[in-house]
Amino acid sequence: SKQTSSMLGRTWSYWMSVPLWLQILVGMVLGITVGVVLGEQATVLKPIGTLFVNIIKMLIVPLVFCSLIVGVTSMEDTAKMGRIGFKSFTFYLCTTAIAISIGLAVGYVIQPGAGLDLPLPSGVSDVAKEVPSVMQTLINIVPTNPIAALANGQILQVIVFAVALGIALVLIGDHGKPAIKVFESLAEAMYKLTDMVMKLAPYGVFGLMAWVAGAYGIEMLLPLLKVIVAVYVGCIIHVLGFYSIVLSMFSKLNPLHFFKGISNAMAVAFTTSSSAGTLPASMKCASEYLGVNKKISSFVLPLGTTINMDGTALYQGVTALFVAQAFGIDLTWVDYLTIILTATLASIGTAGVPGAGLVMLTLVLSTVGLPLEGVALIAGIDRILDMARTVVNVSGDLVATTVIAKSEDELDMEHYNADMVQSAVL
Ligand code: DAS
Repeated sequence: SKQTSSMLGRTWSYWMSVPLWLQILVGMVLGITVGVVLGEQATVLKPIGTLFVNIIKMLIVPLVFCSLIVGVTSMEDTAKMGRIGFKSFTFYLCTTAIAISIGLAVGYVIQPGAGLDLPLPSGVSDVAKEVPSVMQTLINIVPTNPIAALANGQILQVIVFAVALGIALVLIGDHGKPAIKVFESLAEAMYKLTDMVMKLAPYGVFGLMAWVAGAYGIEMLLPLLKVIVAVYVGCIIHVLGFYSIVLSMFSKLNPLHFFKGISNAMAVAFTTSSSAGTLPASMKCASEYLGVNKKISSFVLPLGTTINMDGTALYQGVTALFVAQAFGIDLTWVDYLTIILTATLASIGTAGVPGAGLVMLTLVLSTVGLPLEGVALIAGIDRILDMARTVVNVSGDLVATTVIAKSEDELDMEHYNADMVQSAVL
């Protein structure tokens, strides 16, 4: 038995050395297998999944609150950068809103969750919600009592208050520093806690997948495959379609040169799934291959890495629709607007590290009252989606940098048109 325990020990330490995304994938595959083999009986495993979903819920409010305040206060430099800061910020927010809209449109056309018909978890109702008027919706996003908003998990209200508080903290200068420090430290702790919770994801995903596969059999794989297709199609439309239009219309630039110039950064983004990790490669692409003046790129790119997440937003549009369809919940057009607004604002607080978008998805889902079990469904395939959305995140930062450089007359046109990357790569 000593041998058995040492073997178990070795298996465990081997398991712990497997990267998290692969562990989650294994959890998903095992869950589906168990579910298909045991059928209805696999439902007993569901509580493991529910526990995981509850732990994620625990994170949302403090995570969003602290990381948004830190996100906003870190833009102090943006204000200092004046015109360029303003341009970047507006550009980033607009392109992000368009990205989610594309995600929603693709999700609407492909209908990845249609026909799955998952039963609604308790606490979520599908009685047609009364559609509040636009006016009411707009009025409601301001919390009359921020503490109540935090306590009741009114995410949109929490976001509004966090942004306002962040701006005020920046405006009071030195007086704001101690509070900012506190929020920075809390945000850091929340990131750590998120890390710890994500380590549990393989087991939570296992439990939920066993339940879903137990109830629906192997057919539930098709919807997940459709999610992957939808996200990739959306990403391709956004990058090749939308960005090309932006480059040629706003800046009269040939998009082909652009995409050639950023191909290295795209490759790094795809393989690392981290826009923060790709920053050095993007910097190099911008100045060496595109001819962007470093003065511009050294400000616009790091800012984009922290606040601009077009791919993540697009993915949240697709997956939110998937979850709604999977659980048979009808969304009103106010819900659509809310998703666009939340995902745009949430992108400011999303870190450029692998898997961050999945955590933020919980926020988007909870604002419109969609079941968080959906997060666990997506978690199994999240890495595949993460690779695509990170490429879009990074490309978006580089488009902004190029367009802004052009408008500031800081783009070396000869350099841009010379296709430097060719000689650099070959
Ligand atoms: N992977 C992320 C990035 O670095 C964000 C995300 O998870 O969506 O861009």
